[in-house]
Amino acid sequence: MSTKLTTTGATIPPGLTELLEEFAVTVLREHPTDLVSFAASYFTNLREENARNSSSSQKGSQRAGPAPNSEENQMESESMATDTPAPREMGENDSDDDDLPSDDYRTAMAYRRRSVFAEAYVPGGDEETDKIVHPKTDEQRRRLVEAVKKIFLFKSLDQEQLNEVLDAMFEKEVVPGEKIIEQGDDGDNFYVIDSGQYDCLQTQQSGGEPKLVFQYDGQGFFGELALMYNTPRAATVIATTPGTIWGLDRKTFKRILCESTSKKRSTYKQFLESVPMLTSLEPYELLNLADALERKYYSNGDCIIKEGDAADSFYIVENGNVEITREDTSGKKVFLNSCTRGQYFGELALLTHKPRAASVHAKGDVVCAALDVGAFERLLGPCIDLMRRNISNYEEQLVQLFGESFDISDAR
Ligand code: 1OR
Ligand code: 1OR
Repeated sequence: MSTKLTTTGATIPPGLTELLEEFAVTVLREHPTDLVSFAASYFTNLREENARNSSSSQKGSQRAGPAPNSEENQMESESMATDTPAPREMGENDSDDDDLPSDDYRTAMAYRRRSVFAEAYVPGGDEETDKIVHPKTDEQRRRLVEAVKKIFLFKSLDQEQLNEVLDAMFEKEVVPGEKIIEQGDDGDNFYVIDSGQYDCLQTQQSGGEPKLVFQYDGQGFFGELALMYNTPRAATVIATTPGTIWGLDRKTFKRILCESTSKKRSTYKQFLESVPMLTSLEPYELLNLADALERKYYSNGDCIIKEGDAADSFYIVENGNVEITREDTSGKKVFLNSCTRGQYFGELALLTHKPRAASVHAKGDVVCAALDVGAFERLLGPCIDLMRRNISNYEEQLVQLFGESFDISDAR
C-alpha cells in the first residue's frame, strides 16, 4: 500500500484525505451546532462500524465486498475509497437510536451513505469514456458558450475538453416553481444557468423548514457538490421565473470537470479557512471563492499594483511579503504598510471605484491569489463591511502621515 509525501516530507497515511473530505462534506451539509461533539460521534460510529464490518468479513458471511486485506480492497483504499460503515437510513433500526449522543449525530449518520466512499471520485478512474453529443443549433451553441464563459470551473479546460463538455450539454427550459434539484436526492446532472432566477433552499435539521440560502440571477452553476463527492444533494434548487439551464450528465462532469475543480478546491481550502478577513464566509462560499482564484507569481521588486492605475483585481498574499507605498506631494515614495501570508490588498479601488491609492511591490518571491473584480463583488459581499472598517483606519493614518483626507465614498 503506497503512502504519499507532502512537500515538507511528512507522510500522509492512505485514506486520510478521503476520510477528512467526507467528514467536511457532511459538516457542510448538516451544519452541526456543536462541531466537536458531532466529530466525536461521527468518528466513534465510523470506528464501530469498521470493527463490525471487519469481524463479519472475517467470519466470511455478510460482507459482499472484498476482504480487508484482499488486493481489491487495497486498490480501493489506495485510490479514494476507504472501508466505511454501512448506511443508516433515516428511521432505520430506530430503537438503536435511544442511546445516541445528540441530534447532530442522528443527522450525520442518517445521511451517511456507503456509496460515498465506495464510488468516490478517482482521477483517471473507470468512468466510461463514451462521448455524449446533444446536437445544437448555432444559436444554442452561441448562448451556451456565453453562459460558460463566466464560469471559473470551465477555465482550466483545454479546447478539446471544452468542446467535449459543450457537446454533451443539453438545454432544458424551466417554468416558475419547477424543482430542478431536491435536497437528499442522488446527483444526476450538473447545471449551468443560461437565464432565469433560481432559489436555493436548505433544510438544516431533519424535519425543519427549508431556508433560502442563496439566489441565482441569470448566471452561475449548481449541482456540482453531489457529483464531486458522491453525496446526496446538499440543497433544493427551484426556478422562480421562466428560464433556461444547460445540463451536463454526471459521467461527463466527473470525467472532465471534476478533477481540476476538486484539485483547486482542496488546494485552497485550508489556506482560505486561515484568512482572518474571510471568517464570515460559509464553507460553501469558500469553495466558490477557491474556484474563482487565480494564482500569480512575482519576483523581488515586481510591481503588482501601480498607484493611479485603474483597478481590475483583488489580492490575498499566499506566500512572501509585499510592500505598499505612496508618493507624497513632492514625488517621494512613502512606505505605508506591508502584507504577508493571509493578508489582502487592492480592495480599496474596487470598493471606491477610484484609481489605485498606492503602489504594491514584491519583496522577494511572492505568490498571491488574485480575484477579478466581478468575482470580488459577487463572492466577497459578506466581507465588505469588514474591509470598509479597515479603510476608515487608512483615513486616520493618512491624515497623520500626509496631512490630507481621503474620501472612501463610491466614485461612480
Ligand atoms: P448539489 O449537487 O449538492 C444542490 O445540489 C446544489 O446547490 C449544490 O450542489 C450547490 O451547487 C448549490 N450549500 C450547499 N449547496 C449550495 C449552497 C450552499 N448554495 C448553492 N448550492 N450554501 C449557500 C452558500 C451561499 C450554504 C448554506 C448554508
Ligand atoms: P487599492 O486598490 O487602492 C493599492 O490598491 C492598495 O494598497 C489599496 O487598495 C490598499 O489595499 C493598500 N494604508 C495601507 N494600505 C493602503 C493604504 C494605506 N492605501 C492603500 N493601501 N493608507 C494609509 C496611509 C497611512 C493610504 C490611504 C489612501
